[in-house]
Amino acid sequence: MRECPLLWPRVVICPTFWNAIRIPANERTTSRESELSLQEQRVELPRYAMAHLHMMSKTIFGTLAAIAELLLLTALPSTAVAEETAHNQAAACTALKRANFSDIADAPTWIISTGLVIATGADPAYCKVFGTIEPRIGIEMRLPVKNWNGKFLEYGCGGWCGVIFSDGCMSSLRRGYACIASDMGHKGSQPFDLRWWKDNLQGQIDFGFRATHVAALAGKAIAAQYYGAPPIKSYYYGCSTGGYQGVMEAQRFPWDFDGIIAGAPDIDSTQSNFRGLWWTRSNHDANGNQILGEKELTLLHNTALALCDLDDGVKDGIIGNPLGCKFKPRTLLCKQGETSRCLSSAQVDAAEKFYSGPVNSAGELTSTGSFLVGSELAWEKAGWGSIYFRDGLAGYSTGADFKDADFDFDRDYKRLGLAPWYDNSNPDLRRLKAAGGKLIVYHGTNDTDDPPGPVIDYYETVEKTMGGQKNTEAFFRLFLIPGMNHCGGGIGAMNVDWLRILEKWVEEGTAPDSVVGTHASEGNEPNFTRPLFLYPDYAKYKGTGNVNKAENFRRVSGEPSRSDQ
Ligand SMILES: [Ca+2]
Repeated sequence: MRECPLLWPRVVICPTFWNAIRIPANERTTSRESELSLQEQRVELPRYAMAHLHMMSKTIFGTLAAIAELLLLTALPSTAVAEETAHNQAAACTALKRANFSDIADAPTWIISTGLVIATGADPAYCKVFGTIEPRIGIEMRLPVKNWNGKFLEYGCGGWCGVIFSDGCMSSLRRGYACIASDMGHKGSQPFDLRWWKDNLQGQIDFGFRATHVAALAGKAIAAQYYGAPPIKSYYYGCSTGGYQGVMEAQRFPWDFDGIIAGAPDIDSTQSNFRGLWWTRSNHDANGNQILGEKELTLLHNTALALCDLDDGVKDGIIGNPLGCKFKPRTLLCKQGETSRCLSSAQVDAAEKFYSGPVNSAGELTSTGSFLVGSELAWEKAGWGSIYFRDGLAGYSTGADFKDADFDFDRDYKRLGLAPWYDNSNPDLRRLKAAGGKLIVYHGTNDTDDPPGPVIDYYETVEKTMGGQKNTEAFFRLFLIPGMNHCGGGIGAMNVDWLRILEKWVEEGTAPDSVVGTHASEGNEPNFTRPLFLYPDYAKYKGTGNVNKAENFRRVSGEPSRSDQ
């Protein structure tokens, strides 16, 4: 497991969504350039410039190699057309630095450097572009030198961004996409560097919604300049904060993309931090002592599994339909004289708070959605603290010594509307539907970094706003992945080729009713595949055949478990 980052200043914190920056295995690249890119993301700011210079020296080397390749190709008449095209595109890469992008409406852009990167393994040669969108949004774009598929993709960020997740572009680049990623308007030593927030309204707005939009504008313009034609289709792909960006785009700028994949999105970033503080507080008593430890969480989890593991027909630790699981932690309350394999009243209260999400002392819900049954083992590290409020994310001021215990759950939640630029909870998606845009959201049921509850609540609110399930599924589809953690990992069938699924929906009109996920096991355990169905439905074993094969599962309606029934 990755170590939690050390955050500035003087604060060691373990953001539970650190895994957000993990790139799924099927999107990793082994190219030297991509490794360099990761290095660039993780270095301290002064070293960023050094890494950049290093990149430029590599780029020069790459350019020479590309020229040598072109000279070699010149001797082959059968490839004359292709080599001429490649030559032109190599020259076009260099020419991008001299091109004028300052007049892109709403997104004046300056190119800082360009250079060819040679092909490595499965990664194609590409033109790499660094630039800035006014006033301070850093972008990196990667444009395949050959075999551009005519399409554009923007890849999202993770954590609080501040670095460019351009490595996430590589899986789409291998398919011929031109791809852009941004730092969302500020620089950080790593994605959980919080120094940028305080007194930085422009930075907050860029992070909130602007950077994703203007990066799309700039990326399309750069692609058009490089290839001599605008992209024929545009897509967005991101998870965690990247998912947040995708949902925000669907609401604010539904004309930017033909299709959006939003994995494990935050719904309203201010609210996410409010909920995070609730979970932290829920599991600590007045003296700061933890209430639910590993032993109690294991008891909760095992009791939930005993009740609901078999809802999918397989005893595998995966609850297929957590929303339908009627587990109540109060059933574990210690009886008179009972001291083991039971929970104290305080422990039961804490567990109920995890499942419910924030409430005030009158018992009224003050936010939307929370953890699902089955995720208990990760609760010990769930939640995050007051630092996000102290440093200004919430949009209101606190004292410099503001602590977790200072947040008043009967009062302070009423102040959370002061930073509306973080709010992507608008369920009115009529403009997205009218524009012909398609939105896929996926979420792991065992996610405790960005729990799925708020996303489920958002989807259901969209259904109510847009005229019901059928009208919503025409352009917006939600898939829950049983047993998956945050953006990947866990025990579920989490690996899905979402981009291909979205392409088929947008370009071929084939809407995904079900998709097949693959679990890549570690050790001697077998890999398995399992179908994933549109929310609220789920997969159940037919009772015969190999349980590791998706074909032996059928679709079961999750309708009775919907929160509005
Ligand atoms: Ca199961």
